[in-house]
Amino acid sequence: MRSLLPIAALLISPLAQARDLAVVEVTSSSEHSDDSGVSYAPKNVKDRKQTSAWFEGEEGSGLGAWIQLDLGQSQTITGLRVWNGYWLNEDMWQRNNRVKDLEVELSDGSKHSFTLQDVKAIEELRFPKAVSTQTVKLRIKGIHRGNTFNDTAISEVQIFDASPSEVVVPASFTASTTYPADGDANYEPGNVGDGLLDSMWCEGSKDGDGTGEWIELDFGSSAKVGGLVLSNGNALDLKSFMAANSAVKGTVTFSDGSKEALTIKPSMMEQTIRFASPRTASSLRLSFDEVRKGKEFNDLCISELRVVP
Ligand SMILES: [Ca+2]
Ligand SMILES: [Ca+2]
Repeated sequence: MRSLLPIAALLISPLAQARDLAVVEVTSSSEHSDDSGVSYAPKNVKDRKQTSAWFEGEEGSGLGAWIQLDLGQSQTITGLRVWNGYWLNEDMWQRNNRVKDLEVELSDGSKHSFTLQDVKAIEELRFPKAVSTQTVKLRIKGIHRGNTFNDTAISEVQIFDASPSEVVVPASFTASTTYPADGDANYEPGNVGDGLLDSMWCEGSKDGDGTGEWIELDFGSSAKVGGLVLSNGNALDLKSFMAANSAVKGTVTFSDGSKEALTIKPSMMEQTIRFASPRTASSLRLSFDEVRKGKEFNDLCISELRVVP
């Protein structure tokens, strides 16, 4: 499934209960020059895509290089999520450097040091207590060396506050079947909850087109559920979207056994689908009754699926 791209298992943690804050500007000490039209600009860490990255443009491995995210106003933040290295695919992640020692500097000049693991998984960094800041500067202080290139990359960053989420955050995700991981990515159901448009769940039935498959979100406790915010298919770009199957009709089954039929737009644009009857539930299962066929892969994918009150 070559045009589907990388992912990590979603970490479920207290940070997931917080809000991913908007960033108004991203700047950096340097950036790697474009390569055959591929940009390595700092804004790539805030485009909701793991397949685009900021690369430092220094001589050597980039020690001392930094990237700064500006929240536009002072906010109380509790932690970060970092997609460390170049997540284009497994091979490029291995070839390029990853950050090992990261220094996070805040508006007041305070500094926090973190050691990042050398694994292709979402890295969660938490401050000892909530801190107020307008800017978050990430400085490379040490690296895990790539096997080919001596350039260091960060693919995506999320900054979290401590406020209750505006969305219902599932404690777990399960699915009827899952497409096996390949050299590009994994296709686990948790990918629908990571906020990124190019990480997705894909069903893994041998011959089916996704009809009859389902994905289930378990909230761990009762929650008010009023609708879904859904990014259908592979939402990386139009070409990827057209390549794989996307959903057209579905049925939601709530934890109390009640059901609602849904019409889903076969569009890569994020869509909000309100339930006819909002209710309280501890889980919901979305089963797919009809799909639109892709041009290249006969597999149904869903990139994002959030529940809203
Ligand atoms: Ca990115
Ligand atoms: Ca996703």
